[in-house]
Amino acid sequence: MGRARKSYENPYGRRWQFDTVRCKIPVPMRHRLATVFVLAAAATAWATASDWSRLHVHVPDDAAMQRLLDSDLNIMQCHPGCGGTDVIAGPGDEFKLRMLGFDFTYVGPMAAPDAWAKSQINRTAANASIQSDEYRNRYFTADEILTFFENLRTTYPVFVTRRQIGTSINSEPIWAYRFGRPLRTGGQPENNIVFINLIHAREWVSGSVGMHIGLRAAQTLSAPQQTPFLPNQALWIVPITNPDGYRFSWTNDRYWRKNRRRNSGGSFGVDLNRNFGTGWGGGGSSGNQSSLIYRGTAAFSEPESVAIRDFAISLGRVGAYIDFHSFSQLILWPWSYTSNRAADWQAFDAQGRRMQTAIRQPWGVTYTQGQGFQTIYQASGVTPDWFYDRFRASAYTIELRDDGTFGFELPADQIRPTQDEAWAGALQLIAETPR
Ligand code: 0X9
Ligand code: ZN
Repeated sequence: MGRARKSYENPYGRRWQFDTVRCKIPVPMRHRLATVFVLAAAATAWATASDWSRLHVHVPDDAAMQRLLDSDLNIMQCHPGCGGTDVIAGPGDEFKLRMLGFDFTYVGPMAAPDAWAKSQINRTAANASIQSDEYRNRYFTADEILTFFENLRTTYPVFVTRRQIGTSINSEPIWAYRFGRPLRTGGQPENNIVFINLIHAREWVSGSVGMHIGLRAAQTLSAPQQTPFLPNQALWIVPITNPDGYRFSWTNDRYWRKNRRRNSGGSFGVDLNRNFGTGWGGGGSSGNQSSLIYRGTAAFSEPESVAIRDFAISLGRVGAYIDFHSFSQLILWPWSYTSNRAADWQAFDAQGRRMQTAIRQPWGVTYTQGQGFQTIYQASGVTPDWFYDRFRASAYTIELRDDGTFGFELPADQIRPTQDEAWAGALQLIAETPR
């Protein structure tokens, strides 16, 4: 996976050889397996919160990256060119990395995945006010986010409406909120702009950004001289695309990414951002159910992806689309599943640069922009590829802050600047979307 697509003769150097493709355990290590396994099991038994760490794993080439992605290790990011990625490692994971033949270095300690839940157990939705800045200064639970959006709807009933677009695996409603002038009967069909948030559970600042864009959209609509929206334009925000996963990231595992599908093999979760139909099943996705990028049994096998697909189709026209993720500060456009250039790649490149300039305005931070495949890595079955494929929408993934220093656990004092950047990018895109 990555930009360098040259062949690599032997990623393991001369030290280790594989005798079959089927068995990925280096031969000289196998005789030590039993001993190491006993030691690792003992270590796991004695696991405490301090057993969690961030490791930097050396990834020499595409094949090695795919092998890492096919494992059940918890990968933070993958950047081609720098030759490695960070991994959230719990008890036993260093052992797994060694078994897979990876070299790694220790970056620093990480909190145990359930530590956050224990400290937040008493949170309620009571304070999700749209009058206060609280949503800019701390992360909101699922109930708080939904209360915030309901407060928007009741405060701005003319401009904010909602629709249930589906139901998650664990039977939670998935909502889409519409921000726009009331629909005129018999008028020209709307050109819709769709933003989705929290498709990946652990990327919490994506939820903060959804709330901010929703509030700003409602405020500007009620002060028409300020609004970026043209008549016949509507913005749809899905505040929590993956509600089961997001709740789970609060209650059980801060590093949870996927939905909460119980897979046939007993593991949990499908990566919803590998489950869309365009390029489904290709490189940068995995058939291993335990993998972080498990694609599911078929394209649109998951109710959460079906909800987004069918909702978008029901709109008829979608001119622009953003899927908000974190982290890495990137503006990515199609294609991600193939290195081929999209027919509109020059328009994407020009618009991506304008969004980059807009995003830089509030805080001076430059988000890198480019085609997904080349700019970070190949990923098949991602949402913007499908929105572009289906609607020819100006479709983007925006990876929010930070640069990887804190990653998913972005400190709360960076929520506000991240929201400002996202709103600036959104305004640029809205202004360029035809009616
Ligand atoms: O891998 C993903 O799904 C996204 N990154 S994240 O770290 N938030 O998981 C990026 C998908 C966008 N496209 C490409 N990777 N090409
Ligand atoms: Zn993501």
